[in-house]
Amino acid sequence: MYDIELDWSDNMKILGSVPAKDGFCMPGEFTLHYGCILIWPHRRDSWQNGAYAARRAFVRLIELISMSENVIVCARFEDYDEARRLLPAKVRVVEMSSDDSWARDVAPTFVTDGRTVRGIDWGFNAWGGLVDGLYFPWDKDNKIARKICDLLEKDCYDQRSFILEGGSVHTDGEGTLLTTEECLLSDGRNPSMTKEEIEHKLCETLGVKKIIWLKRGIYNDETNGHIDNICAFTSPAHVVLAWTDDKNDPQYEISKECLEILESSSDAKGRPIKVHKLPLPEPVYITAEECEGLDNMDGEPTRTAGERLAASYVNFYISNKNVIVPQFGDNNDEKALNVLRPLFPGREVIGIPTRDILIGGGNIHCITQQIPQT
Ligand code: KQY
Repeated sequence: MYDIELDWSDNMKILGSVPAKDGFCMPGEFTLHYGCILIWPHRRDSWQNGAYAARRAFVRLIELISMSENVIVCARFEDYDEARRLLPAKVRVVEMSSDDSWARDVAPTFVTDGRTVRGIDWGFNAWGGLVDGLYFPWDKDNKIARKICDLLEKDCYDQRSFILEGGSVHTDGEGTLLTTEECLLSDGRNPSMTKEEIEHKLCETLGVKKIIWLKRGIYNDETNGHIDNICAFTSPAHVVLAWTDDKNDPQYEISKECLEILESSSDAKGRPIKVHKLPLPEPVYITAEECEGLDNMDGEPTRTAGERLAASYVNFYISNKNVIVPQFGDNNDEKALNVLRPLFPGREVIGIPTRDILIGGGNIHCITQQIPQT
């Protein structure tokens, strides 16, 4: 089929160079944002009951982010009126096609040289393509990054030959990147590249000098263990790590292995990494009733009752004013907020219920993508 690609526009240039060579790097999420991008949920095999419950959670999140950032919400034609009606007037709603609603993974990753912001358009194949991807097709999602660059009038680096999702990398903005081997070395992403070649690609695109490789992400995380669900920078040289003391939980060995790696690592500037353990909630399982609210995909259920969901408080969003943290109705909800509060002086740490987002397979960080101020 003849496919017209958006490869030119008066609003942006498609760049064949690489960000690091141009003096650009990905800033830490804790630095000042111009705004945030989200995609209105609609996919009925991802979000239960026609996505209505998830939409309530999105609205609450967007209300909080829009207190201190410009928020842009992409909505399909069919959903535009509803999104416009339910969202605060100051939120910009734009009509855009999408396959699902994970802005972290399909919107551009933004880089800056301190004066100008540019986007990176990675290849997207729904977390593993035909090997172990989560839906097919994904062509609408794969076009979102450059449409957003066009909309925001940001020049765009063409990196579509490299498969990467924004949720699989975290940076400190000072040369250090965190990721997992489980995800970046998975068979469904860039199987022809060696670990060294992938490191080189991350350095030249995200402007980092040091990569800290954790082995695995959260137990049963269907993204092949995205970093943003298990470990995140809260400031340079400080990370939070999802943690359990329960030795019978398969998550225990995974988190312990991450801890050992982090505690024996230093960052790009030679500082030791200080690890703050962020407790996990008790394991969260999807119920039969919740499963009934999900449509089948290609005739098959997407989830089965009793399946463990990849619940983690690490999947928060750092907005200019607040840190917005998933809550699961668990005893550890408040404890998690209290671990985070001293790590974010100057920001209010706020929890919001996100079980309806978790059922889709991710959480707050996965549905947001920040745009740096400069
Ligand atoms: O966590 C994410 N970044 C995306 C999750 C995708 C789940 C699709 N069901």
